[in-house]
Amino acid sequence: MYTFKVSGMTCPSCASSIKAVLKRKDPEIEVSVDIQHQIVKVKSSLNREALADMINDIGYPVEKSENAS
Ligand SMILES: [Cu+2]
Repeated sequence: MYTFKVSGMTCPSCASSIKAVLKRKDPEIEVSVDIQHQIVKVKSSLNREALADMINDIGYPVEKSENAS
């Protein structure tokens, strides 16, 4: 489980965009988004760097990421 602190998420469609792009690379992924706190939690077999890159690439800068159990 990884936790990403992301900026720029303002509405449910931001959350959907992030979920969609991550799901494309890992169909089994579990993603939960907390827009109010700008937090994305991910459970995936992909590594943290790869996930952060994907979120960055669609325009939501990842400010911080960490492994959370
Ligand atoms: Cu939005």
